[in-house]
Amino acid sequence: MKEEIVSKVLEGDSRAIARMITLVENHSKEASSLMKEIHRYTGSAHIIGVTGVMGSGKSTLIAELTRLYRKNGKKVGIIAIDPTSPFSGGALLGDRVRMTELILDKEVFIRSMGTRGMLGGLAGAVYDVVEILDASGKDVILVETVGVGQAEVDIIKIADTTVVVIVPGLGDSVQTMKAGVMEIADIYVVNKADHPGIDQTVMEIENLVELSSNPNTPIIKTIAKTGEGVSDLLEAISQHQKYLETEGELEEKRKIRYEAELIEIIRNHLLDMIYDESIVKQRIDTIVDRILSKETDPYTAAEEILGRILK
Ligand SMILES: Nc1nc2c(ncn2[C@@H]2O[C@H](COP(=O)(O)OP(=O)(O)OP(=O)(O)O)[C@@H](O)[C@H]2O)c(=O)[nH]1
Ligand SMILES: [Mg+2]
Repeated sequence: MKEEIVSKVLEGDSRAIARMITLVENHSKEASSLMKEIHRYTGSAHIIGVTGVMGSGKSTLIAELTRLYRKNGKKVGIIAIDPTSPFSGGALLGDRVRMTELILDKEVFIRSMGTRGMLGGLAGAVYDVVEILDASGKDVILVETVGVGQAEVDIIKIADTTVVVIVPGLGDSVQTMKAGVMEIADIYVVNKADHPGIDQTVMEIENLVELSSNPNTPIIKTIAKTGEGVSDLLEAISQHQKYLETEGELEEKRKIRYEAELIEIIRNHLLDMIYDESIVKQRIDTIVDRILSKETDPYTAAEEILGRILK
């Protein structure tokens, strides 16, 4: 049973991949033993993070990139993380007509994940899904996230190559992005190049890039809707991949990911232990009541709970 799922996943069987992801997302008992089995088969996929403001064209770009990768015979995994739709977990990107063709392609696996509550462990599940898709033989894994630096998914900790998508005409969007984004992008895409203000936006980014610690970061203009410029983006991604491989940086990137994943797994274990402990032995709301009535305080209560499970 376990062997069957694993071997099917390794063969790239979409149904087995979907099933394993569901087990992982549901924190099923089997999940961690399956995850243990597949790790040794991972490491050959190139993981590309695509991030940017809502509606900047990330999904459209990903669809176009995927089309090109498929033309080159590459197998593609797509993970769309949508923090604005908490109920979309497991759903496909069904509303995107242009995605339909990709959905029907057996060598393309698309998964949409919604952010969940505190215990949903989405961040952990994203690392797992990346591993699963990698083990399944995908050559490229595209991970879409809205915005950057969100607590749930720190895309640069997952991706080998991070693409930041910017659109013209959002006024001070470039300025707002300045603080957090300048240091994370390996490649900039200025999408919606058919919109007015494109040159202004490209110039602003050029100026910011020159001042950043990475003045050679490429800036690519695209019109994702028509596919224009997307082959340039693909080229920039392969250049970055080559750079990572020749400079030994890939290993550094992977170390960052595994460290983040490890901490995530430990955190989830601890949270599970805390919840098991407090729910079985002393209901969490009783503790909360005691905090409310000033009988105790949150810090003391937290220390008490941790003391009990770590002893
Ligand atoms: N004019 C123009 N429209 C575009 C371009 N690229 C995407 N769009 C449109 O912009 C809208 C948003 O595109 P999406 O690909 O869904 O953008 P997104 O960044 O994935 O959006 P969220 O996932 O909701 O954050 C859609 O209506 C696209 O058709 C482009 O280059 N030019
Ligand atoms: Mg999208």
